[in-house]
Amino acid sequence: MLVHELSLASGEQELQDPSGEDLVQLISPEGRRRKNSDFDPWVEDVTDTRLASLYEDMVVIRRIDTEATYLQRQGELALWPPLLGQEAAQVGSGRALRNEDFVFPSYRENGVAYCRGVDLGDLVRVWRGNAHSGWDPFQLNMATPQVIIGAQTLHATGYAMGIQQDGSDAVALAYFGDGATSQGDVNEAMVFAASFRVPVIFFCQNNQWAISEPVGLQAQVSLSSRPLGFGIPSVRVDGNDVLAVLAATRLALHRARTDGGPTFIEAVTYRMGPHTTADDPTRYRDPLDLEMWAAKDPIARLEALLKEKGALTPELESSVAAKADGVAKEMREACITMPPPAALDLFSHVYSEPHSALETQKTNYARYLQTFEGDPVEGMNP
Ligand SMILES: Cc1ncc(C[n+]2csc(CCOP(=O)(O)OP(=O)(O)O)c2C)c(N)n1
Ligand SMILES: [Mg+2]
Repeated sequence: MLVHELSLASGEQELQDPSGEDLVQLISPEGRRRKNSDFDPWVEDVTDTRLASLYEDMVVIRRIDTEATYLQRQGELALWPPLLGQEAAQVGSGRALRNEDFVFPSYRENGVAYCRGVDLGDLVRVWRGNAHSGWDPFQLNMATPQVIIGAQTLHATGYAMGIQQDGSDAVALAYFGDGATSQGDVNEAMVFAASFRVPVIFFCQNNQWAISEPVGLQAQVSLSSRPLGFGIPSVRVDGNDVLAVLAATRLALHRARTDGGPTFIEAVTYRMGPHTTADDPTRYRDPLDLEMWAAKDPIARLEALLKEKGALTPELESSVAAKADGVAKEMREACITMPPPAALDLFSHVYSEPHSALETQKTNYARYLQTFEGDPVEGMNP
């Protein structure tokens, strides 16, 4: 038991053994509720109605993901990073947050973005190449997608240092992948977070792959044991179990809000689709692996639990299906009717304040565009 040197704030929860048996699981892959005296208290308020709403979120998010993948295949999006298989990790954590908490995502957290209330058109805007980024981070307390692997962990830690200075009880939560844990940025963020004991959560979705590189190649120990070297306790949770993820995130949020400092959550899951729509996983992935993980599908297991509880009524099924259809339709409409940006918008939102070098570039570019007079390039009017 490598990872028992640190104890969580309440003193009740043991840290997790990275060997495998330690995985926190409240719903088995067959959909049975498993008792866990450490983590059950964190979800004791979750009624069947609340479970049904988590189920709805997951179904809707899968539908958003599928529809966006179709949009990319139809040439309406340049790229899309699917989250298929990671719905429980994103809904369980996303729904644990308060509005005043701040999310720093990678590019794959479109499910979390839905939970934060991102407009459906804004969700695909950046992937359509329509703007530098999709939304105003301060309206939703969620930064826009970060493609530089791991960089957002530094932003989250810095933001959490600000929260600490303000004396507020908000929390910053950084999402990143298994591959990101090898990046300098993530390790530097953990050093700062531990040293200053800031209210930040490092939420690692271990989806087993960093593009075509399997997690076992770059991590010789469990990912949840890495933060211990920095003095940050960790929880290793079944990332395909929405209830377990909700419990672990609530625990970490509580620690952060009560001056317990940072927590690292490893949500063990699987990326069932390609890395992005530009990737072909059949070139490096064993189809048997996919089969094994399909049997642990996060939505199917919650469906099985709801069924066993008699809570999966025909009314629920049809209302969830109607909601998913409506959301997909709205997103598609917003995507394909999005007006092209004005060419000079390229210079907006690059710097927070205007400056002369940028103004000069903008003027020169406007002049260049004028040379197309009489032969306007669509969407390129200054
Ligand atoms: C600093 C940096 N290095 C390399 C890349 C190229 N790259 C894009 S995604 C990716 C893999 C990331 O894997 P992981 O952190 O597990 O996240 P996942 O894509 O699985 O969600 C890499 C190496 C990048 N975007 N940024
Ligand atoms: Mg990964």
